[in-house]
Amino acid sequence: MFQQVPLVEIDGMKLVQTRAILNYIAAKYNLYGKDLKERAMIDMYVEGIRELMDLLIKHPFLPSAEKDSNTKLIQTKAIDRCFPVYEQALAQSGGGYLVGGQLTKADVQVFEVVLMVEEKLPSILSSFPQLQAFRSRMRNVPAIQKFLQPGSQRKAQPDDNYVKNVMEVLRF
Ligand SMILES: N[C@@H](CCC(=O)N[C@@H](CS)C(=O)NCC(=O)O)C(=O)O
Repeated sequence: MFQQVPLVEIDGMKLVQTRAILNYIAAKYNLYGKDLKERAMIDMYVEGIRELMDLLIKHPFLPSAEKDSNTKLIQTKAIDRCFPVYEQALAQSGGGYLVGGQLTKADVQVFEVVLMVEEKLPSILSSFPQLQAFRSRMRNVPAIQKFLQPGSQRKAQPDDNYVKNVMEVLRF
């Protein structure tokens, strides 16, 4: 529609726009809350983690002189702003998931960002016990466990070749 990726072909549609894609899949597979209030909580948790995700996604494409300061920003944002929110939500949730006692797209997106931050900063969860337990629980969700296996559809960390390719294709 806008000559951009990502594009997902599903149910006879060509879906574009990341949030529209995620919302459709979440609603279709019952990962988007039981009512409007749960949906609002899910949206807040997802938008809250997005700022951190944006810093992580752009990292491989930054000039090397800017990488250290971006890593510091990721660390500060994770420790001071984002992770305490999810730590507290998990402590209060009882069921081990962020909203409504069942798996939602908020859990999936927070888990994804936790893995991405840990790839850069391995001890980032050291003062977040709830998030550590959450990370282990999420790893054991059967579909996620399968997705994390080597050889799955999960993309590897971008290497220099990948970065060069993307920059050429998207004419950065
Ligand atoms: N708002 C869109 C942004 C998508 C976007 O920026 N896609 C980039 C690649 S990451 C693209 O296709 N760029 C090519 C272009 O705009 O010509 C979304 O969230 O999906």
